[in-house]
Amino acid sequence: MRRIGLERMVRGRLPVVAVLLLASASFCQTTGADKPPQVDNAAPAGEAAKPAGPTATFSIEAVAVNSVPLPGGPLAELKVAPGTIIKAEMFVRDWSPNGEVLRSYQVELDYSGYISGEQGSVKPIGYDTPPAPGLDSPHAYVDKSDPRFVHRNSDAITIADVHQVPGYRWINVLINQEDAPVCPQNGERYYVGTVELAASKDAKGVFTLKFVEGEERSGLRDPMNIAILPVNYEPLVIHVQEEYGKMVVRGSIPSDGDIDARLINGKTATTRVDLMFLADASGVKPADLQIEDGTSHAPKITKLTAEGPVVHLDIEPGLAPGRWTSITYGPTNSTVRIGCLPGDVTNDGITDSQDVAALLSVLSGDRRLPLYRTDMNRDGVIRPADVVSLIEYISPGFTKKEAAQKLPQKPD
Ligand SMILES: [Ca+2]
Ligand SMILES: [Ca+2]
Repeated sequence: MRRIGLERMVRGRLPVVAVLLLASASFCQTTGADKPPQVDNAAPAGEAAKPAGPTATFSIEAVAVNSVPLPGGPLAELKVAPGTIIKAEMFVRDWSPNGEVLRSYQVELDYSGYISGEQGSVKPIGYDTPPAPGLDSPHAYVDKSDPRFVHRNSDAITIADVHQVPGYRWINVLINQEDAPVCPQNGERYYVGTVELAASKDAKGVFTLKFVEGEERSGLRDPMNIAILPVNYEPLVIHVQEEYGKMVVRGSIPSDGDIDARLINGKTATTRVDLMFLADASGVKPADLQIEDGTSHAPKITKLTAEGPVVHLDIEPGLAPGRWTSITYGPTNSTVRIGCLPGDVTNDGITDSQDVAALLSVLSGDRRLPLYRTDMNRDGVIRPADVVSLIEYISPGFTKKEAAQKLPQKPD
C-alpha cells in the first residue's frame, strides 16, 4: 500500500497550498552574508528554548456508544459488548509551549490497533467495503462545523483519507496561514477528526486504538511547514466482553473521578447523582446499587427514577466532604467514584485561592465547567454570588464547618 507523508500529500493534492508553502520555505533561506546579526537576548547556540508547560498531544477518545453520548466523556477507556458502535473523536491540545502556531495537521490510525484484542476486531464501520476512490466515507470525516474544531471559523482544506493508508488518515490545512492559531496551553482539547467504529460480533479482549507515531505520519506543522515537536500520542483503550452488554455504568454526573466542589453550608445536603447505562435502565432497583465511602454511615438512596438509559439518584446525606464515594451496580460490578471537596473548583484535591481564580475564569466565560464544580451556593446557576461564597469559605476567619480542605488520591 502506498504511503504519502503530509508534505507530499499537500503538494500532490493541494497545489495552491503547496505554492504557498514552498514560497514560505524559500523566503526564510539566507546565505551566510545575509544572516542578520545575532541580537543580545537570543539564546546561546546549542541551547534550546525551554518549553513552557505541557507539550503537544494528540488523543483519540470515545464520545458516544450506540448513538448515546457518553456523559463525562470524551473517555480514553471504556467497556463495551461485542457488536457495539463506538463514535470516537480525535483531539489535539497544548501545541504552543513556545508560542507555536498551527497551520496543518495529519493524524493516521494504526491498523494493528483494530485487531489488537484477543479475537475479532474494532474497526471503522464499512472498513472492509470502503467507498469508491474519490467518495467520502460517512464514518470517517472532519466536522468543520464542530465548535471545538481546531481551525474553526477559518478556511481550511480537509481530507479524510480511507484509501491510501491501512488505518485511515485525516488531514487539514489552513488556506490563509495568517489564521494559524496559538494554543492557550491549558489542556483544552481541540477537535481534529471523527471515526465511527464497530466492535465485531466475535470481538473479545482489549483493543488499543493508537496513532501511527512520528511527525510524518501523525504530526503538526507551522506556517513554514516545519514540524511542531515534540508530540505525545494518547490511545483509546476499548475492553470488549460479552458481560459488558447493556447494564454497565458508562458514566455519571458528577463524572467518575471528578470532585463535587459545591459548598455544603452546614446543611445535610441531598446530592443528586445521575448514572448513565448503555441500555434502558428501567429495571434498575435501589438494591442493585451499593454506595460506599469508607465509613459505616455511607449515604443511602432516598429516591431513584429511571429515564431511558439514565438513572437519577437522590442520596442522603450528600457526598461526604474529604472522601471518595463509590457507587457500584452489583449485577455487572460496574463502579463510578465521585469525590467531594467543598470549594475545589480545579478538582486537584486542595481548596485554595487557585479555586477562586478558576471560578472567576468560568464566570468571565473563559472556561466552561459543570455546575457541580462551580455552583458554590447550590442555587442552580453560576453567578458572582458563588465567588463571594467561595472567598468567604477560604478566608482565614471562616469557621470551617466542612473542615475538609484536602482530598486523598482516588482509590483504584
Ligand atoms: Ca483546587
Ligand atoms: Ca450559584
